[in-house]
Amino acid sequence: MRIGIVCYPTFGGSGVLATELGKALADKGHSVHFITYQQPVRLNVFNTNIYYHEVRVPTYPLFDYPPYEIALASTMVDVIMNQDLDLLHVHYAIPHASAAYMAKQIVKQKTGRSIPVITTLHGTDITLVGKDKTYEPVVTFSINESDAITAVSENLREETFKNFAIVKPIEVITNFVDVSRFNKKPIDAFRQVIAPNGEKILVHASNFRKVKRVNDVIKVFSEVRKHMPAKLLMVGDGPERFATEELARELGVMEDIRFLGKQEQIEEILVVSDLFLLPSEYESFGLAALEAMAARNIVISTNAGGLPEINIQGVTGFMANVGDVAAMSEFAVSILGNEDGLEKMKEAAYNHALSFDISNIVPHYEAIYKRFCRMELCGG
Ligand code: GMT
Repeated sequence: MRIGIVCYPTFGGSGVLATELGKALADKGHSVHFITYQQPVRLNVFNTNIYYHEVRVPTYPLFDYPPYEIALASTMVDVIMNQDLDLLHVHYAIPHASAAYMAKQIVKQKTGRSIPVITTLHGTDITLVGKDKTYEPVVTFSINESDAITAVSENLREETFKNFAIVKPIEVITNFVDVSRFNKKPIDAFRQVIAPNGEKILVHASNFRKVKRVNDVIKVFSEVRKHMPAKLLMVGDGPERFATEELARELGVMEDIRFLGKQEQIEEILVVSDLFLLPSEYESFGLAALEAMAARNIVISTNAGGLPEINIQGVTGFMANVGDVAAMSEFAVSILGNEDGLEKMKEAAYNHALSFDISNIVPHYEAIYKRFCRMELCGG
């Protein structure tokens, strides 16, 4: 099939998921057309089935806010018509679902054809930004106008029905991970540089927004450091980074922390690490934690949102209430000091990640696509 994928190209989980999905679909022989304002960060392969269409947003002195949604919808129209797309799959509702609606109407008027739109809901498009009064009517409308709606966890599905008047079914297709990419031998020299004396390595990766509660990562690490030598890797960047570095200095743990900034080869970092920290206020799913599990990290997270759907208490890691730094620290200290228990839990985390392997999940998206396959192409 010829599939258009619309997503945010940055380091956020929805863009990562959409790009990995597109790559997997291309490997399976589909033609995949990415439509974004920048090359997606994980689109780092050459595949003759993958195309990238950049959305250009011309500026004009009158525009304090250049109209991205219009530029996106116009690019969608161009790609749908000139590449003869079979369907559009948009990731993150704002503004992708409403731009897709607009593009669909234009294509319909021009050609009489109704292009199917699949909307995948990812997280704050529903739980934070989307439900804000300034966006809600358009978000509700455009989700309802989608031909199929998916959510990345049961929790997000429930949140969507709770916050919006959605009149169509929402299918849960969980996020996935390409386990083979994360199941690799650590580079010993790398671990040696980070933890020269065999210290345990804790890691956090996010876009450092408030919802991630990055300060709690530092607080937990500071408690761990009171009990044992350890190192912390902070991967990513965002609005909270400065304050977080400040806190690390205040707590006197900066020497044991490396702020690595945005990193493309996250698997190289995760495979040398032992424990992934995700103390978020909310996660619809927590894709970063799943990737860490595939690299044999145990996870200490909050029990917010969809996190209990991937982190199994006492098996793959541990969960605590949002802000309960004491509980998270206690568990980290206890498991890091128990070599056998840690190894068993790492193996359990890896085994659990296997159930979310890309090979199990991508067919669910393909099944949805097939429902909309054109008669002349699928003969059905
Ligand atoms: O809303 C966000 O935080 C951004 C969003 C994204 O685009 O990266 O993240 C969400 O989608 C990810 C992929 O489905 C999920 O793994 C994250 O849990 C989710 N973030 C939140 O719900 C805060």
